Amino acid sequence: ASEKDAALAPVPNDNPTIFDKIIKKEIPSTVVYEDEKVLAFRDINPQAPTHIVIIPKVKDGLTGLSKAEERHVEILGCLLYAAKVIAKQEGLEDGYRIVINDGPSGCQSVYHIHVHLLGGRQMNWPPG
Ligand code: DGP
Repeated sequence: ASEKDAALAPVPNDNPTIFDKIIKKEIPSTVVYEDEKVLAFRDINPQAPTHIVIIPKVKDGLTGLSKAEERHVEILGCLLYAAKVIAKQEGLEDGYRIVINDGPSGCQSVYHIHVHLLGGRQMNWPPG
């Protein structure tokens, strides 16, 4: 199925997702960065030579950006700062793109907030 099909299939909710299994190492992933609060791993369906998914280890109701509350401000900053650190680690000196998909219209398919880091090729604008 396409990313769009995958995004239109689920009803958004706060149930555990595949990312919980990745955090618990119950399913394998290629981890590229980890700290106390953040985990980052290579996307299973890469859309660029570098495509990394950056997630909070504790979801705390943050299924997507649209559910953000004041208490999430710190973790939101941690996710973006991790993106910058990982971009450098990946050698993306010429630039990169950060994406947060939200909800069905935003093509979100996994309801555990995540930041996409894409790089290693020329991006286009507008995105699809
Ligand atoms: P989004 O469409 O923004 O909800 O992005 C979810 C991303 O997660 C999508 O690009 C594919 C990736 N993904 C889904 N399941 C897995 C998995 O089991 N392993 C890895 N590495 N990535 C996954």
